[in-house]
Amino acid sequence: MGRLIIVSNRLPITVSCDGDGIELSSSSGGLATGLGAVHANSESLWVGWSGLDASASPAARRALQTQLTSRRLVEVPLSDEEVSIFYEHISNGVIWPMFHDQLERLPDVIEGWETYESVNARYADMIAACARPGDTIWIHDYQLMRVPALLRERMPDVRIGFFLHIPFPNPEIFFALPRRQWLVEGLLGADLVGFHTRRYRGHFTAALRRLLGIEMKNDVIAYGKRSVRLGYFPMGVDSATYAERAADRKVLAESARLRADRDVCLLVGIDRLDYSKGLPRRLLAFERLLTTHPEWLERIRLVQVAVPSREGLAAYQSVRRTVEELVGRINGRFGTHRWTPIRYINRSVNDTVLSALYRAADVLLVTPLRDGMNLVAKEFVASRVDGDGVLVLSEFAGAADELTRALIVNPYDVDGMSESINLALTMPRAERRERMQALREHVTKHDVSEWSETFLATLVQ
Ligand code: ADQ
Repeated sequence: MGRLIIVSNRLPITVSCDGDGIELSSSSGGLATGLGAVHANSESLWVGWSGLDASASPAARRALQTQLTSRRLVEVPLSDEEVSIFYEHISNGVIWPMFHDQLERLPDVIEGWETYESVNARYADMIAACARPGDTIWIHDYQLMRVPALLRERMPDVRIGFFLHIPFPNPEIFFALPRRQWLVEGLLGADLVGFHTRRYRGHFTAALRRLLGIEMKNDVIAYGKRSVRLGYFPMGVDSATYAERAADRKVLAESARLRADRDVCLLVGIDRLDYSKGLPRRLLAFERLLTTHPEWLERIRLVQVAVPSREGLAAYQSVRRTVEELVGRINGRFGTHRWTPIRYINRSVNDTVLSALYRAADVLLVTPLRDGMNLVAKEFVASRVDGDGVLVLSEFAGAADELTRALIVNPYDVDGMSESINLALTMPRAERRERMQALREHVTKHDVSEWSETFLATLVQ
């Protein structure tokens, strides 16, 4: 039995560099935590970029190498120019908005596909240099969509799986992408291509039909001399760890502090500050609620945590400004000397605070305009060991296909969202508990290990 080689744009670590010294900490994003357990419990290797600045000193690089090796991590070094073109411009400036249905955010002229290809080829070279016969390769996400085909050229017989963490758009949208066929052919180098939901797989098969005239039969397509399996694997969270943490003494103390004012209901939002997460309309819905239901004045508070993301891109600076203006306006308009409606936190919070927020919330708001899955919704459910709390969830998050007992909302409908928030706040206790019970059964059963095990079992079958 060969080893597993996990491949993602970033390694699951954050590197801080101090002169010639180096410090590594584990990243806490969805992908990193999701695959962390698989990596920890096997002889796997993990290939990706460390995030270390290209200008770091040779001594710092050597120190990094030693630490990476001890964690079975393999670095693909990227120059500043490559990061700027491959990562920021093409991956985050073109593929991300397009795959989240935001066509109007595409630049007028798209340049840099050659760099996307050459960086993907560098990943393929690195994998080929590490892999032994019999190894299984699992490649992740939209930055590396050409890697399966490039690796197939180098290693025709190796077993390759690919998982897309973001949505695959409707072909009506996808077809606007200048390099659409080339990207799809990149994915078809894999033996198994996985999506979060059946719908995204449906979009992909519709694109295949129109581009290449291929039909899927029994989850498989014939592509040249090979066959490629297409599956959907909704990603879960490490529900046991969230449940355990929710009962931790420090978390309970922090949660009690958040609930110190017993007469105030707590709404919580936790997001990366990204235009796909629907923050402006969520804030407008909250403002609308305060206007149409003045009985909530001084009786509710929204704690919105928005972790800074991709700050080099203008679109992200712009959504940040919009959010900050809305928070300022709403707080100025409704706040009193003893009450501030929105508490806005523009940074990442640690695990204790995150769990305390999940635990303390009366209502969690997850209202993306489009989201591959959304792990925050599932982390919240996993944390509610008390069986209480209401999840308000966008119908355009992948999670909505599974979490059907949440209060499902249309994130473009500000009035409707505000009424749903009111419904969540006034929901009878018995209904809250019955809904949460159903959500918890699902999230506990379908956790992240089930996700990785099912994907890998399908890949080797
Ligand atoms: P993301 O867009 O990053 O992931 P999400 O699934 O919500 O979105 O995962 C975010 C992770 O970061 C969660 O684990 C959350 O706890 C953490 N996080 C978010 N804000 C935080 C904050 N302020 N402080 C601390 N931690 C914070 C992409 C896709 C998703 C898909 C995942 C996994 O866009 O649709 O669900 O990958 O496939």
